[in-house]
Amino acid sequence: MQNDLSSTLFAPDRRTAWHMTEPSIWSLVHGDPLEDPARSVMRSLWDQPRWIEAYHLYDNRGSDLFERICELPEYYLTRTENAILERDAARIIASAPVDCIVELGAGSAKKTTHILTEQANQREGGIFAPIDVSLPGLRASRDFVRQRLPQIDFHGLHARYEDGVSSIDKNLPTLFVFLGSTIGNFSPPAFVRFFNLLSQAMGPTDFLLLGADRVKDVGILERAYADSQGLTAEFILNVFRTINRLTGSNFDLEKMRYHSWYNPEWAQIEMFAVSTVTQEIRFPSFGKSFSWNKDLRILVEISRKFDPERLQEQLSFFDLSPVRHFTDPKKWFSLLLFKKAI
Ligand code: AVJ
Repeated sequence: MQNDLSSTLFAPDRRTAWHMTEPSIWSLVHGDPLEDPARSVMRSLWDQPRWIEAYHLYDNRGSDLFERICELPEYYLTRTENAILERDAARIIASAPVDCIVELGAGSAKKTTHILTEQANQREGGIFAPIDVSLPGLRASRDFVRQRLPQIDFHGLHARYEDGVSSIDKNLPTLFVFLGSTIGNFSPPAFVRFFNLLSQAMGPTDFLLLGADRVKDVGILERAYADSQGLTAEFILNVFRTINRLTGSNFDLEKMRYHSWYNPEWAQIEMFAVSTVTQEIRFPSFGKSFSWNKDLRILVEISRKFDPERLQEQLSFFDLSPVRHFTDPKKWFSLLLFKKAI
């Protein structure tokens, strides 16, 4: 049965922490994989400035909106990364001799198709284990792989990255794939914590493929996050529907507006909700409230932009050594391949 394969995917001491909740999809035996989302919201909303963890953006509606953002002419990231993957997947796989591909935050794993197809061609299969907090995304990915790449053994991990990554067997040669410049959502301290954990979870035969959006002309960057159709605004403000659902709060999307700008010192797009009136925000299930004053901002998301050489140097301090660098003709986006340096 599947158990034989999963015992090679999971580290021996982590195997019993997981159980299969539906065909080919695993969850942690203990604890909600989202670790009480309502409390996560409250913790960051009581911070200064008030902010929100990025994963709350991806409820069903948010995931749909993000898929539509990826189709926008202004939003070059997905298209550019996809073109690099399409062109270079064979070289990426040839440079990373592995038996397993673990994708972080895969969603429906559409972009990974090129990588998986090459893995199937060059190595006749192996394991594909996407880690995602979205169950619909994992199911879509599973059904796609079963249909189109039956040589590949699919194991979806319904979990946060941290929990998934640290359960993979270090002796199994693995390519960790983290695409879409999702790394750009991490604050500097979260970035350091994440790479510490990832590097420690990696064994000496492991690789990392990292997609990173690059610093470029400010106008191009700002337009990608302030599209003319207002889809990005909808996506960002939609998080307050999720928060209302999670906490019983009374955020009113009619009493806020979206604002974004590129902060050059921090090399990041900052996406805010701005209150258009002074209003009382109540959280009945916590017995708490705060006054959200007119023109005050809540930081909903950041999207950091990178200099690829600088990023390679930074990751060398996490024992990740650069193997190859793939980019597009305009040098707007980079795919960086690293190897764990013991
Ligand atoms: C999925 C984090 C890569 O930062 O570009 C797109 C999310 N937010 N438009 C990004 C996003 C607004 C996106 N990432």
